[in-house]
Amino acid sequence: MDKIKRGKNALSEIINQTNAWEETIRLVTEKAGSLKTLSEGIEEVVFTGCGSALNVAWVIAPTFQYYTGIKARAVPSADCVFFPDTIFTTGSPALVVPISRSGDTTETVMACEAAQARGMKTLSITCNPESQLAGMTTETLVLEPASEKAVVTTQSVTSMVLCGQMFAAIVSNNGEMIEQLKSLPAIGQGDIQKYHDLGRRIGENENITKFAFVGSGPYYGLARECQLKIKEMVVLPSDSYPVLDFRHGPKSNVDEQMLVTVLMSDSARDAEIAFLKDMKELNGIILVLCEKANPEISRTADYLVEVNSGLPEFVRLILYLPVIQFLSYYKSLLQGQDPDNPRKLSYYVALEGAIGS
Ligand code: F1P
Repeated sequence: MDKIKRGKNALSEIINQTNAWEETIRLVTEKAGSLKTLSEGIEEVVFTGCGSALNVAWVIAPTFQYYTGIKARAVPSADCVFFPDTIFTTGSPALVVPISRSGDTTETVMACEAAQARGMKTLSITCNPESQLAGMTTETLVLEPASEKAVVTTQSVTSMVLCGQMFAAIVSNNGEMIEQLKSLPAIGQGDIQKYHDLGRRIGENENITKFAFVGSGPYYGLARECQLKIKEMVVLPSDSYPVLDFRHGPKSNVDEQMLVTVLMSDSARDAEIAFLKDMKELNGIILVLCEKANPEISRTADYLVEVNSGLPEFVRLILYLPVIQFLSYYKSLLQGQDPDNPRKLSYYVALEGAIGS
């Protein structure tokens, strides 16, 4: 199969994802009333999922708590099944939010059952209206326009993050945040060609053979998603860490073949700039994703993306992902992979019996 045919679905889903963002905002807005009712009296929210959906949970949970003041955390679906007492507390009214593109991932369906068995309300975020999750939760946010033909998740991830951000804005009655979120599709659309060109340039750099992605706060979840895209599509070594944690061991792997990508926040910006310089001294190839660079960042970065959104750090999040999706796509082709159907992967994981194949 020639290069262009391989991954044509993934490429089109990456390029056109801002349409899915637009639809996501519309769909969540339609449900604003029932989302408010659902969260009344809730003291804790547990976001859960597997794979990319777990990464989405890692992004949404800190964002939700930051805006609503309601305790929120992200946990792997399997932990809800096997370690429920470490997740669900008795006595505090909680909402459990299972996230799943397919809506049929076994562990996530079982996590939802475990929450319901304890009398908790549930809200599913999925792209599949026919799925088990969509049919079983107290309320559901179905983002059908964000569903995908490709096995690898791209537009579904950014759309499910946006959905979680909208949920936070609605629960906290934050009209300003809603307006800011509504500006994302146009900003993303305006810059998609820029992300495409740079992602392709980095993806086709044959000197890069391993990857590390680091982020602080909500950016850690995004870093996890970036490393997963490389692992799935490119099948080369790829890791993710909280920014400062990378100095505690993982930095020993940095060399002139490693792309170290820093997803910059505002809150930890100075510490992250110092980190960049350290990685440069270790001979890493540095990619910086930030709102706006300063001379120090521009000098240190080998590749630089400024999203120039004018938006707060918890709002602009998804603008960081397209360039890494493009990078993964082009590197995948170079490695002889098919980004639409990476080896050994399936659209979702269905386990037989109680749990296990
Ligand atoms: C989807 C998922 C993907 C992952 C892999 C296996 O689950 O975990 O994130 O890339 O292909 O399936 P879900 O979002 O449908 O639950």
